[in-house]
Amino acid sequence: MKRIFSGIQPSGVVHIGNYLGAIKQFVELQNQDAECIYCIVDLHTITVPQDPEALKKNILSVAAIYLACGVDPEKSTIFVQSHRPEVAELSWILNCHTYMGELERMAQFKEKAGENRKSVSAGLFDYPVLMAADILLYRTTDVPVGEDQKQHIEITRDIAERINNKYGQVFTVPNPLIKKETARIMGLDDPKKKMAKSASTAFNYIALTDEPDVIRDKIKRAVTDSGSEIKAASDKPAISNLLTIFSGISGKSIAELEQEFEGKNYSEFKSDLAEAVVRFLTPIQKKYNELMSEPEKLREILNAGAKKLEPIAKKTLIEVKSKIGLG
Ligand code: ATP
Ligand code: LTN
Repeated sequence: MKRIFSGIQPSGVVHIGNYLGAIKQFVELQNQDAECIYCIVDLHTITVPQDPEALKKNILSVAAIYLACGVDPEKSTIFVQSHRPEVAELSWILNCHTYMGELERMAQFKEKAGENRKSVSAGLFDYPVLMAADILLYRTTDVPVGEDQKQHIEITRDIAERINNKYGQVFTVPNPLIKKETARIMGLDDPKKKMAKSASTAFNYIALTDEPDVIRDKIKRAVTDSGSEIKAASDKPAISNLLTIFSGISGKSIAELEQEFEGKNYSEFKSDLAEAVVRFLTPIQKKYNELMSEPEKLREILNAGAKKLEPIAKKTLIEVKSKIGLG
């Protein structure tokens, strides 16, 4: 049986790129023959400075987003990364089997550290090893993520294979699950860069919690391409991105949408897209607000999730430690 594991950082708003690249797959997978574990990766989030009160709230907020989007705690296990401390111990063991040179090649680190390599945390550099520990601790077979995380799954595979080769079969080697069409949703303000929580302006993204009028305004202001046709093409990155979003939330194919908007202008297309996004997000936001008004219920679900995972986490750690000669 497949074991699915993925995570989202409680680092601020969750946006429609996170939904289309990751959460939508989370929901689809739980309805297939697979055991699904979805994590709120708070230990990853503290690799950059956080306000403690905001972090606490954001952890519950991601839990509410998971549930509001359709992750069902009866079918999937939802938990907070730091509630299962075995991951930190495994992370140390993996660190000792990971090369500095491998981590230096990571695109996310290079992008996030930029010119400040000397003053970012060691945790930011080590981020992919903690992610590998998440995946390997729970004996994951498949990892649904957006395109930006592909390199981190490749390094996870390399570390797992290295340890398996050296000490004998210890780890399951995981596969990435990346949905081609929605693997990389681009920023509304710049279709050359990915939509990101950490973007410098909120006009980059549509948050799942944005009010209807904010959504309408953001889509109205979204960058477009030259020409006037509503068509997906390599020389039309902005319209292609808006079509991908439209298709992802409506279930209509890009070809159907191109046909539907034939002869219409950008402004008509954008206003229909905005209404479709509002229609899609309204029930999610209603559910989200209800869930956020009952934080105790969310905490119960998260605590039960962490408890359920204790045996798997402990078992993997005992096996790994024994294989490598610890204890
Ligand atoms: P940050 O801006 O801090 O890098 P983020 O927006 O990438 O944050 P994460 O919590 O790191 O958010 O990502 C959660 C999941 O969403 C991951 O699987 C990631 O690959 C996916 N994802 C993030 N951005 C996009 C995007 N623009 N398009 C598709 N998937 C995305
Ligand atoms: N690094 C991922 C979040 C993450 C993750 C994981 C994803 C942490 N641990 C394990 C899949 C599997 C990100 O989206 N930035």
